[in-house]
Formats: sequence, structure tokens, C-alpha cells
Amino acid sequence: FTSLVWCILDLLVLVSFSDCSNGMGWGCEGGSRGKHGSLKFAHQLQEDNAVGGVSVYPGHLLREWSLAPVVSPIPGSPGEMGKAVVVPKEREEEKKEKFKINQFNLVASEMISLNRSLQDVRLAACKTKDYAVKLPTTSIVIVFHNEAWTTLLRTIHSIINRSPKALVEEIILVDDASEHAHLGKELEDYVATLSLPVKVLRTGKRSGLIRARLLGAEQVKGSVITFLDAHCECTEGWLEPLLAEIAKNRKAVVCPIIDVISDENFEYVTASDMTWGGFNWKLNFRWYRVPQREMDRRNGDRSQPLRTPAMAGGLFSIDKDYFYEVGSYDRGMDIWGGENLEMSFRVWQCGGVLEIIPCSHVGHVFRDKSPYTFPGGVAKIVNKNAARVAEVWMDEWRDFYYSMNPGTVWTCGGELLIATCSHVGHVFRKSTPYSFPGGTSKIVNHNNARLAEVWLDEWKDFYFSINPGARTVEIGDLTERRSLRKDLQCKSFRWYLENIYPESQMPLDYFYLGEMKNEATHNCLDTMGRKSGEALGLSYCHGLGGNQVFAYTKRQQIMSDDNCLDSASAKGPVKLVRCHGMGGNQAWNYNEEDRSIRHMNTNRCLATQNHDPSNPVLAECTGGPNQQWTMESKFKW
Ligand code: LR7
Ligand code: MN
Repeated sequence: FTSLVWCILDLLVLVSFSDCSNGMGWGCEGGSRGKHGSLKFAHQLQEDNAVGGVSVYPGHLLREWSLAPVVSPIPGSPGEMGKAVVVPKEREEEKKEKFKINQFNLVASEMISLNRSLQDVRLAACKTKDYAVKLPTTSIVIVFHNEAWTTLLRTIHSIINRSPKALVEEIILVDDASEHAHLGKELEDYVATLSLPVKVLRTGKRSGLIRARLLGAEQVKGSVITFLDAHCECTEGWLEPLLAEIAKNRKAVVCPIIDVISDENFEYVTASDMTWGGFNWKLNFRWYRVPQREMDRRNGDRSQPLRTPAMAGGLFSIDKDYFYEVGSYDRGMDIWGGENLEMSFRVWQCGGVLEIIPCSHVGHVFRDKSPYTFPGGVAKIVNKNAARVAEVWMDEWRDFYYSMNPGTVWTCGGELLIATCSHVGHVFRKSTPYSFPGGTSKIVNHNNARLAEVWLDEWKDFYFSINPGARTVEIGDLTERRSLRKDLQCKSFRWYLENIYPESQMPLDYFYLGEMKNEATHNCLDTMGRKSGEALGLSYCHGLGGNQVFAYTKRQQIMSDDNCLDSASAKGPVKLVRCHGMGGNQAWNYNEEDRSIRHMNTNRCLATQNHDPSNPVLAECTGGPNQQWTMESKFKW
């Protein structure tokens, strides 16, 4: 199911390393750890227990700390300084075979030292920042299911090697019913030899990452909980700025910049500090460019905490008491997905702050597919989690989610496959302006069933479960989460959109959400699953939502997910282009009287053409049926 778009990377602007030299070089776990701190930071040790002169964090354990030593490269060892690993040709077959186990290059990972060195990827301004001498301690919770030995242990070693020892209370590993022998007693024996306390908890039966994290959190002794995925590498100075921010504001939920460890060769590639977290109508977490207003708020200082509308989910620190105060996690969520947006909305709507701390960098192995099973089916699980987010936190904007997800969301897994098979769609598009003897839906369902049978393999079940709509997905009891929202007197989703995420892909005010049907052809506007920059389509109205759902917004956009109808000239073509929210080529006016959709810039109307009914165009406004559009929702959602 590549269509799950595991961790969507396309907007993550990657920047290359600046040329940094590794000044201080000593000390890995098992090596000599003789020296603490550096002269540069020595003055901090004289400072008082204060951040910015104000005493903070009453009632919490505050620890003095000194810098971790820098990890020096091991001569001749592959992947040092975060470089890409080349697997020898003779191991090519083995590499391919082993890739399937974890959906990353396991052979490469095994070639790299568990203590490998990395570049110091921080902005210059980060290296000279003062953090309070006294910071809260943290326990680091890592949940895993069938994680590879080397990636898990490299995560642990990178914590030990690069964190001030006094600040890490313990590492808590939560094994979520892994089936790999090395994660059993061998792991317990190994971690017992490490210089930090490492606890191994076991869920016993597969409970998913959300409930596994809740189990780990229960055992936390530190003042702060830090969650990490099980395939990370922490870089120099990663921890101090996270804890320092929480010391300033205990309701700050803070994430590092998540750098990319390549799933192909384990190269460490720095991510941009100009992206933040958002989401689309399908409730997929996505990276978007940080808007100017947030740069301005920080006075252009890129080393300052970046307020982000949403977080990726896997890597963050949160005050332990605040974690529970703000509702920990939704226990009703299974396996994977949803919890990241749920926590994002909850934190913002209930009075907290969600930030990316640009001085903290942690690498994460991003992969295209998930390696493990989703008992009960991916679609069912991910939909259930997303629906719980939508139901509890999103108020009327939940309709955007439902409109994009007729049936089951990741039938969008199915939907992507349908797009792949769009040559089947082509047959329909060419036969358009005729009636459908026997009824449109009967024919369409029949054909779609054939499509599913032929192309979707075991995923055809997703298609067949599509009716009667996403609302029937089993989402479980929500009483508890709803009363949490009420008890905490959380703000509305409108407030969140207005104040935290005005750039959101969900319009603040809109007149209409549904299909847009043409009078002459009886066809509906359809994205055909196309991407930004491609042409808008038109096809039979299937009434299932998804690609045929458009919003007509108060800002005069006609949008589908994060794309808007856009025409750069009077001649067209009418394209789907990433919404920019600035009017211009994307401003349209719908006239309820004559039902025309007028392009403001060119004063021409959206029209269908007889000779090419699947491609709507701009034409001189005539008021004819080919320019009449009905906005009337017929969806089942
Ligand atoms: O059933 C499970 N039990 C588990 O313990 C399934 C997963 N897990 C573990 C797994 O071994 C891993 O350590 O949970 C962790 C996260 O699973 P991944 O690595 O398969 O997820 P991901 O990195 O693809 O997904 C991102 O979104 C998830 C949504 O539920 C979680 O929030 C992940 O933590 C999150 N990862 C990150 O934020 C890293 C950056 C990725 C991006 C964008
Ligand atoms: Mn991960």
C-alpha cells in the first residue's frame, strides 16, 4: 500500500550540510567519556536556576547538567559523519531480500556503527545559545514493533552519546508484541550493559503505537516525557533546547526538526527549518512552507521556536503532568495514525502551544511503506483513527474529511489504484453526454466492481466496503474524548483555523461543499486524482465524493483538498493548482441566478465543450447550459 504515502516527503525541502568541522572529538558509549562540556558553555555553570532571569518550574525536579562529549568518527567505518553507505555489489541480492523485512536497507544499517558520528547540522546561532543550568529531566519512551536491531540500538546509543547524562532519567522501551527473537531476552541483556538505565516493557499483545506509548508513559520518572520512534539518530545538542523550552512554558509541546535518514543508504540529510506541519482534507499529516507571518513573529530569527499547526507525531517532548492534564492519548485509536493530529488539535485548542525547536535536530528513517501488519486492515484502522479525530475536534470541518473519504479513507489506497487504472476511466469519459440506461449508479458500481476485481488484488475488499459511506466506519465510543474536550473547555476548530492555521487547506468560510454538476453534460467536475499543475477533469457523477468534491469558499476559491481551480489566461486551460489564497487566477464567482461560474480575472465562464466533454474550459459567458453548474450535494457522507 504505497498509496498510504507513509510519511509524505514531497514538500520537505531538503538542504545539504553546511561545511561543519568537528572540533571536539571524543567519547562514545564504550569509548572514553572523559570530558564534559566545552569551554564555550562553561559560563552557564555559574548561572542561577533561571531562564531569562525568571525562576521557573516550581515543584519540578531540576537538574544541573553539562554537555555531552562530541562523538568522533571511527576511521574506515561506513556511514560516519552521516554519509551514505555503499553496499558492495556482491551483497546486492542480500540487500534486496533484507529490504523487505523493515522497508529500509537493513544491510546498510548493519554496516554502520551503532555509535556512528554525524555532522553538527545546527544553525550557527544555536551553538551559542544559553540554556538554563537547571533543566527538567526527561524519560525517553520508544515504542516498537519488529524493529531492526541496528536501528533500535543506534537510536539508543545516539541518545546516550549525545545527551547530557544528568538530564536523561531513563530510556523506556516498549515492545509492542514483536516477533523477532533479537528483541526478546537478547535485548534485555544488551541494554543492561549500557551506562543509562534502560527499561524494557512489553505490551504482551499487539496494541498499536498509541496504547504502547501510554504504557511507557505510565512508568516515566522524569519531569518530561520525550517520545522517539525506534529508528532515529539524535544529533549534538538535540535535547537541551527541547527541555529549555518546556522549562519556559510547561504547556509547550516541542518537536525537533526531523531530519531524513535515507531508507536506501542511511545518509543523514538535513531537513529545512522553513517547513512546518499541516494536513490535508484526508487528514494526512503534510509538510508545508512556513508562511511569512510566522517568520515575522520570530523577527526573522530562524533559531527561534516555530509555532506549528501540527506535528508529525513520533518525536516530541512534553511535560509529564501536562501530558495527562491535556488528555494524553485517545486509547480508542489502534495501531498507527491519527494520534499526531489529535494531539496537535487538542494542544492548540485546549490552551497549549505546539512548536518545532529548530536548534534540535533528530534524524528519522523515512520509508515509503509500512513493514508491519495492520490487523483488521490498514484502511479500517487508519480511517477509524482519523474519524475519531474529526468527530471530537473538528466540528463542522469534519465534513471535509468525510467528503474526501467516501467509504474508507485508504480505499484512497484504492483510490490511488483507480487513478493508476485511469485508462478504465477514460472509457467512461469519452461516452459522456448520453444517458445511462438502467441508471448511472448501477452501471458505475458494476464497472467499478470489475475494476476492483481486476486491479486491486486483496484490496478490492476496500472497494466493496466503500458503501454506505465513511460514516458507517466502526469508530468506537467517543464519550470520553468528547467530555475531555468539554472539561478542558477547549476552543473550537474555527478558533484553531482562525488563530493558529489561517493558511490551512480547510477553508474558514465556505458556501458549499459537494459535487458541481454541469447542465449540458450532466457530468461533474472531477480532479480525476490529478495533481497540482494538471488539468481539471469532468466525468459521470458517481455521487461518492472523493475526487468530485469541491468547496466554493468565501474567498471565491473552488477547491479540492489543497488544490484550487486556476486559469492563467483567458484561453485556459483550467488547471488544478496548489491554493495560494491570494485571489488572482484562483478567484471565481458563482452566480446562483444563472448558475454560471465566472473567472474573475478574465471575466469568462467555466464551460464544457461538445467535442471534448471531459475537459472543461473557459469561454465567453453566454448563459448556455454548457455553462450552467449546479451545486447540490448528493453525497452519502
Ligand atoms: O503497531 C505498531 N506498534 C508500534 O509500536 C505500529 C508501530 N509501532 C511503532 C514503530 O515500531 C515505530 O517505532 O511506532 C513507531 C512509529 O511507527 P512508524 O515508524 O511505522 O511510523 P511513521 O514514522 O511512518 O509515522 C509517523 O506517524 C505515525 C502516526 O501514527 C506516528 O506518529 C509516528 O511516530 C510518526 N513518525 C514521525 O513523526 C517521524 C517523522 C515522520 C513524518 C512525517
Ligand atoms: Mn517512524
